[in-house]
Amino acid sequence: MKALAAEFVLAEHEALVAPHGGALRELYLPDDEAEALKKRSASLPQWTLNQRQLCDLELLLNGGFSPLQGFLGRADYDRVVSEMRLADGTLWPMPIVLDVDEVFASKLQENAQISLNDIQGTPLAVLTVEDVYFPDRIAEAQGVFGTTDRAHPGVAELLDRTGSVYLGGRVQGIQPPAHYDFAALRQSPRQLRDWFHQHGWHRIVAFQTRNPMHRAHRELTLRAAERVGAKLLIQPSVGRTKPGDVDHYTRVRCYRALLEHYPHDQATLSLLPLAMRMGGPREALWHAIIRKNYGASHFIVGRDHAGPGKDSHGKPFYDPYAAQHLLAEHEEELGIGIVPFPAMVYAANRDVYVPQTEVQPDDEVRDISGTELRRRLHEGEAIPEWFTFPDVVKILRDRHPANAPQGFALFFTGLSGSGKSTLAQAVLAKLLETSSRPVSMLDGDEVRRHLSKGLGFSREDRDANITRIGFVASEVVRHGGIVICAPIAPYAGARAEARQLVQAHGRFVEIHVSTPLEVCEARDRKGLYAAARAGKIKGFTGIDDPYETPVSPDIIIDTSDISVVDAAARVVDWLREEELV
Ligand code: PPS
Repeated sequence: MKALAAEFVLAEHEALVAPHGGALRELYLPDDEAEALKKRSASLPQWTLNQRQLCDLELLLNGGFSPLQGFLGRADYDRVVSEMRLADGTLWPMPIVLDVDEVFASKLQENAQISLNDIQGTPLAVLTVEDVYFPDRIAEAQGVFGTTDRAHPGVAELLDRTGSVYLGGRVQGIQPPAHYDFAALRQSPRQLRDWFHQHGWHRIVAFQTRNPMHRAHRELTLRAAERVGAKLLIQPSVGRTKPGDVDHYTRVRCYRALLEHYPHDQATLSLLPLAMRMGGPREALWHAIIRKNYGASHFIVGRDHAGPGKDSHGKPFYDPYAAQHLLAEHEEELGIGIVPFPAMVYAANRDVYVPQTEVQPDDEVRDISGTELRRRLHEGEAIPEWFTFPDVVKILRDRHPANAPQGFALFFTGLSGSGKSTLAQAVLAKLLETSSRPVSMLDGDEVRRHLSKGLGFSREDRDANITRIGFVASEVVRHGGIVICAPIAPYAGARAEARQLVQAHGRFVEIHVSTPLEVCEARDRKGLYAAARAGKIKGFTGIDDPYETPVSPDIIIDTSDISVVDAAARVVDWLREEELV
């Protein structure tokens, strides 16, 4: 199998064999048919793809997800979740589904076609809906990620930010999603295979990453390539990675700089528009299949591949070598050579990088973790040359200037009358008293007068309101600012969405103002509870509309047994402890 994989790259396109014996499946229609479908798509139900769906669609359309020909229907989905296989037995570890809300799904006729659009409304593809089903998302989390712990970013997304209905069916491509950044580095599988062919590259080992690369990565990739006598394809995921990662613009500038430090004609760089799920071993298997589709003959699997970090008890979700074991088990069937590699560490006494497993007893081992690197950048401390290259450090320092304040959002949530706004005002005053950093306020009532004018209190409107707050908050945080939000935000899903938006750029601090309903109702400053009890206001939170209590907020404050001044001091003290102010 391994020898064959190398030959595929040399063959003509039509003869190119993707994994599992199938051809590379590109789902784009010929130009004239695509043009006709584009015209027709305007009259179909319109679905705006979120970022994950957009990434998935791009890889479906360009063949990166061969042999898939669309979003999974129920039979494929069930078997993928339980056995990592499509209904026909083909190895495929990750459910690729189109999740939508119930309102949208309920409007679809049998065998409906829907237009899949980007955020600008550009139609990219048409889905013929062959299956509409309600997944058991708890079972999916357990099956795919081995856990239902929301500390796992893939689980949090699945349980809190994934539509409750899945649509399965074939997809016909109209045009690829537009990318204006690093366009010259974004090859499709076909383009990459062509490039390998033109350059006489027959054996290619692919390297996946979601982090900036340093000397250790260079050593690891060069050794891996040497071990299997292959050229190197550095193919970082740039679609969506783990929340809090270095943004891909910065990373790609780092990769380009690093590439200059490889021997001539040994390595190339190409970007993968993949929305990672951080699914550890299963994800590694998926990565290998994708790289095979892109024309690689080998794939490097390092320590803790696609690891999501630690669970809510502080334990790693997966054994760091579980991915290597799983891939080794399936190597033959995958049809791509697996190159397992331990972490590389620096032996200072010998001034060399060595695999962790080859460290000698008298070696003086040095390593700098991602957290330590961020600390050094933040505090303007030296970053040694043994660790990385000066041009890479410069890019990272330009992006993360020393001592630049970190943006954060204080997100107060609680019942009407719980004291959110009063507390938010008091915290605002305390912050302004002690620091010259600007602070923005997004209070519930205030937001509804401006940003969310016209929205009501249906679930849909409340969710839209919180998403708007999350969006504005994320922009403030992105620019290193402080923002205080104080809506009721009764639904966990919308809060999770706001968290996700903000966490892409900084900290999201959730403060549950947990004042009990009886106290809020007794206060009834605006007379709204009385009106709600009298049936004059419908769908009032706490009376005839739910408030979903936050599961693990950063701070809980019940204003029925603490003064506003003390409560504000608690929040500010917490921020100091976390070194946010
Ligand atoms: S939400 O659910 O987060 O979008 O609500 P929010 O934007 O914070 O708006 C809450 C304020 O609107 C008033 N109001 C209602 N609240 C809850 N339920 C219903 N049906 C309702 N209708 C009007 C109420 O004054 C809330 O203000 P606060 O400051 O929370 O008391």
